[in-house]
Amino acid sequence: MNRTLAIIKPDAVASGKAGKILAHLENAGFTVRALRLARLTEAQAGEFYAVHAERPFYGELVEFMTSGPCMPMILEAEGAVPKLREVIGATDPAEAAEGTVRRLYAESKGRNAIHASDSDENAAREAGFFFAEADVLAIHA
Ligand code: RTP
Ligand code: MG
Repeated sequence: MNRTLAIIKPDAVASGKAGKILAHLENAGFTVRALRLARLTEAQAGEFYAVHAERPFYGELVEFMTSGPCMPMILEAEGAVPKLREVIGATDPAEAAEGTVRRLYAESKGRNAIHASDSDENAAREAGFFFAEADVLAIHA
């Protein structure tokens, strides 16, 4: 089993879509291992998306991610990282495949409902950003 980090972004939490998105992720086969509500500071959002610091949309992205509560979570599934990227769809909802989370729930390329880690290495880094090891539910058979 593998883990990835998702964030239901402030646009989706504010418009009351968090529950529907969570149900979509569970229906797609993910198990929730950790979940919380967070309100990111400018410093936290800037650090989380530091890889984009030189991009023209960085200021707007940090402003958006700090605009209200978001919902970070650790999701588990076989091949969790590529599987979640497929389930959420392309960055721009207009280009996202039919039935993906972004196609269904995102407002725009910037305000696009959900984040998903893009590698196992980043999934581990991003999980550590929001959760302590003790907060992650581990079920041992
Ligand atoms: P994410 O990291 O949030 O999962 O999104 P992603 O991999 O699909 O896209 P990425 O290129 O990493 O961009 C991060 C987030 O920045 C915002 N963005 N806005 N206005 C724009 O042209 C633009 N491009 C990117 C989006 O919120 C995107 O998810
Ligand atoms: Mg990304």
